Amino acid sequence: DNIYTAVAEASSGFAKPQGLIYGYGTAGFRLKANLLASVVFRVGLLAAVRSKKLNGQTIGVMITASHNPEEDNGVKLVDPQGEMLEGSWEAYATLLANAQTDTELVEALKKVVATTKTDMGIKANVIFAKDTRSSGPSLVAALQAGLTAMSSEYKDYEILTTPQLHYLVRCINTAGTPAEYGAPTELGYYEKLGKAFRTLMDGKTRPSAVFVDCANGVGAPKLRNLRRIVGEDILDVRIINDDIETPSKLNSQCGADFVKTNQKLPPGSHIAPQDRCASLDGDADRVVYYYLDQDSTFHLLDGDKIASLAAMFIQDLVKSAGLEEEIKVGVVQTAYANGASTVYLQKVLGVPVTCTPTGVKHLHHAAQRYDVGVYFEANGHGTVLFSPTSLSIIEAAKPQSPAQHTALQSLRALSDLINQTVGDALSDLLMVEAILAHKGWGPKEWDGAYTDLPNRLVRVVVKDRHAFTTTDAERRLVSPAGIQDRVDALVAKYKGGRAFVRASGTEDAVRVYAEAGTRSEADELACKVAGLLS
Ligand code: 16G
Ligand code: ZN
Repeated sequence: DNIYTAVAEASSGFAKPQGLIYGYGTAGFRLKANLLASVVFRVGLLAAVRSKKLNGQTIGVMITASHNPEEDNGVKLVDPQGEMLEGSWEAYATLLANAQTDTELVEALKKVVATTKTDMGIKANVIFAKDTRSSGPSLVAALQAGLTAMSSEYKDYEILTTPQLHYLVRCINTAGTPAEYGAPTELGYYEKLGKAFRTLMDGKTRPSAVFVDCANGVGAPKLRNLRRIVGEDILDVRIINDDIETPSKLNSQCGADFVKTNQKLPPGSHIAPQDRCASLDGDADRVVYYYLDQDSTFHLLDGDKIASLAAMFIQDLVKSAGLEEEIKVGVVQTAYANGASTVYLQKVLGVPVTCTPTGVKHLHHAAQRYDVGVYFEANGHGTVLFSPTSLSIIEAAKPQSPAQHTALQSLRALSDLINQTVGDALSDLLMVEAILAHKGWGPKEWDGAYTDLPNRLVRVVVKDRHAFTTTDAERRLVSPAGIQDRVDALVAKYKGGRAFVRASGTEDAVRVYAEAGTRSEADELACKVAGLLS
């Protein structure tokens, strides 16, 4: 009961604004930073309860708004193995966030404790970090107040990328067990990736420079650290958009979301045809590549291209290692995946493809059902998961030839190089660099695997986006009644056409995606479908 008194007292310093309704969505809580203090305080309470419920295992809290503007911020919870918060607990986060008064908050907290049958006598352990946003420190203060009220142990890791925090949570919870994931420090993260990358690059010459746009965010200092630990003798990274001292520059006219949405170079890029370029987002969990061809035409190598490259390479390694009977590679995509990538994966590579709703948690869970599950959203968020069984098969395999030996060694190194907890731009970047070095490919050869179908994404503001509900991994509308039939009728008029409508999980709008045989047909189809909505 002391705890509840402490919570009520501390909460008075972080009053909930009147009239706002918060929701823990696909990206946790995310909105204007000046509306978040009460939410972050309460996330501190929930993180402590979650840790107690899981016997004092360490829970992570990340303060970031990813690719959103500097004025925004957000907060999300990380579960013990470095995954996203278990789905059923999102409702508890929302419940706490929306309690209006201190008394209501204590009531809500008691309800969560009772519903989850949590033993409040267990000591809670929480770690947290933030991105480079100027609102970060004051939100951290709110979080610390919540954790202190709960008498939770905590450790502040200060500024990190989101995937680094996920990594640390897993390291801490697996320390001293056979599943130990790595040293629970930022340096340990770089050393793990660096060692794996060096193994993969053994005998390869240093690739040409890769130009990395860091969105003027946390990726910049962290990529610099990574470059130092990996070694510039095998990794030539040129960092651009690395100004983290000017807040307004974050994600502005640069970064993965800008490049993917606008399908063009960040202004101010000075690159030559065939240079490899990549853009990270504001918390470095997304990466997209791109290049200019001889005519200076821009070509995007998005999450679908990365997934296809990874699936192709891993499938080849598994075959060379003589393990194709035991280890099956699969790919997980969303409805936004370019149709040409799906055809390439299924028909050319012969790998199974699953489609899930948007949001990392859906893709991650689906990927866990494969021996090796490659998952990427088209926007560049993704990773590759090796199941525990396939890891032990790879570990135990006895090579019968030098080729098998090399393939097994590469598979082991890849499983260390690729962040197993969540999509990680820095880890994905090294993976792509290593694969291209193995193939001796430039961006053009990589791009040659398949040609993207022309596509168009349109954002439509509607009266009530919640009226738009979907089925079949968001590919078909259930409500409002009648619209899907009209979408179908429009799509049928375009050869190779495809379109779907879904409510955004992060903005008050509905999104329309369309693909067709030509650029103008894709634009026209998207426009006509959008016309059905308002
Ligand atoms: C969130 C998701 C991202 C997804 C995006 C879709 C996570 C960590 N992030 O940012 O994966 O692509 O939402 O946004 O799951 P939308 O619902 O507005 O289209
Ligand atoms: Zn992000």
